Amino acid sequence: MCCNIAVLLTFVLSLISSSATLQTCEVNRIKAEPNGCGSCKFAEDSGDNTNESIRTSATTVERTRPNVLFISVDDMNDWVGCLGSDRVPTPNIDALADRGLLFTNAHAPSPKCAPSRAAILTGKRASTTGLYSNSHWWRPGFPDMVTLPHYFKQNGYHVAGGGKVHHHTPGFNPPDQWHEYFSLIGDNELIKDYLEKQGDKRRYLTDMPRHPKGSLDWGAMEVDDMEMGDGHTVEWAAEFLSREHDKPFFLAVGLFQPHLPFYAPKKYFDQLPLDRVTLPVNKADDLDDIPEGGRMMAEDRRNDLRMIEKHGGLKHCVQSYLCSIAHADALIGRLLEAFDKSAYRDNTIVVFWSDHGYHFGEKDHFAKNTLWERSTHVPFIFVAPGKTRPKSRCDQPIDLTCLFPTLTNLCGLPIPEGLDGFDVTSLLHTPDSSWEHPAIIDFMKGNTSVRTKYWRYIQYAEGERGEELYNLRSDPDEWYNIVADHPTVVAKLKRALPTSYAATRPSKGDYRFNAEAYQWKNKKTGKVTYGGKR
Ligand SMILES: [Ca+2]
Ligand SMILES: [Ca+2]
Repeated sequence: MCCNIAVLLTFVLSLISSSATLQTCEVNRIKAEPNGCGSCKFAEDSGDNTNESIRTSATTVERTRPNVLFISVDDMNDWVGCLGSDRVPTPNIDALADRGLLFTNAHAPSPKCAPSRAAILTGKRASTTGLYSNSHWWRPGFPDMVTLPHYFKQNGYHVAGGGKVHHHTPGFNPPDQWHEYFSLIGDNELIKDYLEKQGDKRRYLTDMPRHPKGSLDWGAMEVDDMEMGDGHTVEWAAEFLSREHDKPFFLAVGLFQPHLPFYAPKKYFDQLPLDRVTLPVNKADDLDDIPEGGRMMAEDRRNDLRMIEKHGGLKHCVQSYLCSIAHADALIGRLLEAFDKSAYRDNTIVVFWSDHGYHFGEKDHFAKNTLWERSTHVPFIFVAPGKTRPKSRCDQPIDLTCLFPTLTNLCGLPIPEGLDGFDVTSLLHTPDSSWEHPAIIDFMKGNTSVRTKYWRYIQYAEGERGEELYNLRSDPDEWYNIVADHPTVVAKLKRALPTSYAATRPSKGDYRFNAEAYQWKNKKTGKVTYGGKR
């Protein structure tokens, strides 16, 4: 386990005042008791459940349990209005934030799709599982692992998903996670047809000399919001919400926007012309005080950044990303419209999150895969009827491994043993209550970022490739590495680091994946892992 309880409690006690107390719900999480927070409306509804009694058939699960609407976006950084950005209007995300609690200091557990989503959906950090990158499937190494949707499925909920919830490439989304699933529809075919219809022989919208992974492309299409892949996902989700359900549901709606390729309907480009787009600052000497480990991460996709800059496309690239955010925002509006018309509006917990942030030249870096604020800071909204208050804000540091324990607690299900994430139920109703845990962000083995309210400490290769410390209050862009100046702060923050790092899991190449049977065969041992049936 990456951060054992004893180490965390030591960290806690070293940072808090003597009068501060542990949150009731955290203590209950540690004990893995059902109905952890005695004041939780939903927990009270659930009665005195034991693990055995909760694991019941669909017909006996109380219909009073709340539903969960679990909305995610892909690669959306903090350029949303409710987090103070004026780059592009996001009225629907902002309105959702106004319905409940906006976490202003929320972070991805890892700055890349697969490891972030694996940590969120398993509730265990990469340093615990060894799932550090996109290159390993989570299931073959953990055939008995019960993910968040699977856990709700085992506990009497009707569990449905659509779009991108687990990582989207084949082998990441075993059928047994869901009762029903609406598969992600990519936009590559749409763009191909769009160009063909115009008699355009190009495969891409930009004239870049290379399009790595077939996805480094961007631009406007004259299509309606709902014609793109995410539109179909939202249409499916709206239909789901219009149905009558005889038991509580867990509905995951995973939008692919604003992930590369940055395609979006043309109307958003008309609303955000290029002359209104500004590039983020890439401070000239910013990398001079960054150690080897940080410089290595910053170099990732440097060639792509140079290519984009050379061909004059960075501003257009940023514009297209912002338009993709606007498109995602509009789709979230459509989804919430359907939700508001549904019978479930008043008894459904709504969460909204992004799997990590994004750089557009800051620290001379493009895309994700770093342990700095640009890659880790994400929008995260929690609306829990009877728990969160409208227009509330919480600036305590949290990471998204909190979703598993918090949602299970709020729904009156026992919080499973062995999760790394912390239950944030106490912050939902009292956002300014004391909170002693930092956000923890792992990327590749041995590299971890610890984010508190004002500080960020980073360790690379367990210290062998350097350290960084930033004071976010005086240096929000993280330009000045002051690790040598604050040994006491560094010593405290280091206590939150993983006590050990799990070995990196075998790569995809070590298995043969059969998509039809949904099984992985280990090439060396012959062991077969089944992804099950829906
Ligand atoms: Ca992502
Ligand atoms: Ca610097």
